[in-house]
Amino acid sequence: MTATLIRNGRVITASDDYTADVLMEDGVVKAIGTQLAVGPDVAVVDATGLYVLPGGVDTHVHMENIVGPTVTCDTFASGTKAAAFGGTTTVVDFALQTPQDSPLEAIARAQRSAEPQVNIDYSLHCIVTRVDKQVLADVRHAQRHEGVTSFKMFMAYPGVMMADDAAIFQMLRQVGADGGMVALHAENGTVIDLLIKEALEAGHTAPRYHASTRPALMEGEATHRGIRLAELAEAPIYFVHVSSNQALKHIVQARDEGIPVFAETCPHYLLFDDSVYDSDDFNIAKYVMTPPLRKPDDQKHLWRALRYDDLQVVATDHCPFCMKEGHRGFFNQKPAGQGDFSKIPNGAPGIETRLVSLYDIGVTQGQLSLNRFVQLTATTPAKLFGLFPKKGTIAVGSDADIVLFNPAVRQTIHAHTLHSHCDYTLLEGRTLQGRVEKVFLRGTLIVDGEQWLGREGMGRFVPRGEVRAF
Ligand code: DUC
Ligand code: ZN
Ligand code: ZN
Repeated sequence: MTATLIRNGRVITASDDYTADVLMEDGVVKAIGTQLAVGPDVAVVDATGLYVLPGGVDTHVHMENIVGPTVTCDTFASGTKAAAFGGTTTVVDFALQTPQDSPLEAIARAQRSAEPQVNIDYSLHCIVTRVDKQVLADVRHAQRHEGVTSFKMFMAYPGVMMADDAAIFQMLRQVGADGGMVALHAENGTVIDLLIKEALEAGHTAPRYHASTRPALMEGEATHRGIRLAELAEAPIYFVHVSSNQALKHIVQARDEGIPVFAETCPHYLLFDDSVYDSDDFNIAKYVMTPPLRKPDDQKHLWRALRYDDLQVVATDHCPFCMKEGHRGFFNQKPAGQGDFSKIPNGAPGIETRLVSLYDIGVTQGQLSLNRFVQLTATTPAKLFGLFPKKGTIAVGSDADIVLFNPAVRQTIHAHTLHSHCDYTLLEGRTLQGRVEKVFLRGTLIVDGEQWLGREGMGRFVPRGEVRAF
């Protein structure tokens, strides 16, 4: 038996806020109470003055993801270590179905890479790029027997990842009926590709044109289309990386109509706006993510939606590419797009700063309650993607994935002190309120201040169940 008692912390879940002791034993929460008596063999950690939070659940990350000629620069090892230092104990990454293979092969391949490396628990969404009878059978098998119950599809990137409306509809119908979730990247891919071609023909090659060729209106159009497909399929749907009010207004309306529509936004859409693109400098490539950053007015609507549950999740879309070619041996990174913005790999890092940045701009600045903060970063993602109540809360019987968070200290963020392989952070030099002090994964202390106590391969694949949307 291994047991640890967290003494006298302020336990925050999506619904509760109280001071208590939490006893972790054999990987799960064994008891919660006041002044719990324990024997001498139980380690005791004093959490006075600290928040005791459920380990973060980040349901949108990309480790070792192959994107065209390149790959995201975090391995499963580095990315999950960075996640842990940021207070996240479960991630859901992606298994990409290539033109040659089936969803089942894609899942097995991603698991083979992840298993020896992961420092925290993980699962996979399968990206489905092609739909036929066999693919649908494999998807059903994945849901019933492999614990993979969510599937990402793209309305963007024609000829690469884009699926047509009929394919998305077929997936929604089957996956929804089987209790799973389709997660949709909603942008009108063919119109965007035309705009990109026209921009390049006009000599507009700088990174700033990434933003102007992916208008919010085309995110809104695709979101509306996705909702109507889900409505027809009578299935739930989840929109990844919602960035604009153009998208949000369709989500709000659909939810008001009683359609089971769910959505996430990401910290970068809350922290930055499109004024960063007012330059021809290549340095702007660090803000080349998809969708691009939007207007301050969009941010206002994102915050409103987070408060009133029209957005249910804050995930990172951690999709890191280096600004320096060759950094840590990674090539074809951001500089690949020098002279042609469409070749800049799309994505930005953020896995380690999700909790602290949302705490700083959300909780301390009065936009979110502490309960809502936990709900958005742990509980609801766990529910929507079939991980709850094993993950996403602090309750007797749940995995003892626990973060001790110090709300009283400030920290200044620098890329060189983070644990991602990425050579930059969007938050460079920014001082934020709050710090992750200790992280327990299934009862084992893996982060203690700046000290790393985890081990590659100690993370486990978590087979997921049905969506719990209500
Ligand atoms: N979509 C994502 O979810 N991540 C990175 C790039 C993209 O288009
Ligand atoms: Zn996407
Ligand atoms: Zn992504």
